Amino acid sequence: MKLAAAIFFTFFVLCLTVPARAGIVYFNDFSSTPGAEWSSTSTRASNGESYLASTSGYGFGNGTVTLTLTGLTVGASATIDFDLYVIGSWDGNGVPGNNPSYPDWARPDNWGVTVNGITQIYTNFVHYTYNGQTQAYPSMLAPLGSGGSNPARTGATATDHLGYGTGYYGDTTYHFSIPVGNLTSSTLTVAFTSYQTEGYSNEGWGLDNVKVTSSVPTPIPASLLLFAPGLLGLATFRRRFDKRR
Ligand SMILES: [Ca+2]
Ligand SMILES: [Ca+2]
Repeated sequence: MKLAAAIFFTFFVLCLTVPARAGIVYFNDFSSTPGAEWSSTSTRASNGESYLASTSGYGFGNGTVTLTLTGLTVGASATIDFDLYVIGSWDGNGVPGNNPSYPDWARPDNWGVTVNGITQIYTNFVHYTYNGQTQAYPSMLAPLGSGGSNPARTGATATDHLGYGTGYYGDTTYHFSIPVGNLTSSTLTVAFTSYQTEGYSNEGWGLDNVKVTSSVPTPIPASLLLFAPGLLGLATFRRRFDKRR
């Protein structure tokens, strides 16, 4: 019985010490219409790529699109990945000087993400540089005018992927991976908001390849459970063998 006890103790400790495994709890490439987890389920296709966006103009305009996931494991850590498509005549930090009397088109076009109400991204992007406009990104958290002055498309993972043209218009893909720490709620609410100053007929945006991963604690991994009958059999055999001696 001592051997059996030792084997089960070892098995128990193994179960406790195997690290939590990361798993994909949500993924969407918008190759089909998404479900009610999205506040807007409008998709469109450009240049063979399907993505979440308004079907008008250059996609979504000023406003918020929300992803809500429920049933997540409280205490698990989560990470959100997605591609942002910036399309059309975005003005980044706006025309240098940020004079509030500037017309709409000359003022900053900011864009941000909150997760369960906490700001994770607040930045801007530029395509239209005719008046010296720059962009805050790759600064992730850029209070107005303090996010740095970077050239157009800095940090892009793809350029003109969607076929909207080039230069002052065109499109840029930015990939984000946001670790949001340990979940304090089983509901995850991700709000994507554009604060752009012109309509979607001038500048717009879309989302693609949205993925949420979570480290869900798994106290008894399936792979170890498979070994359990074998360990029990080994213990039984050893006990019989010992008795015969
Ligand atoms: Ca897609
Ligand atoms: Ca603008």
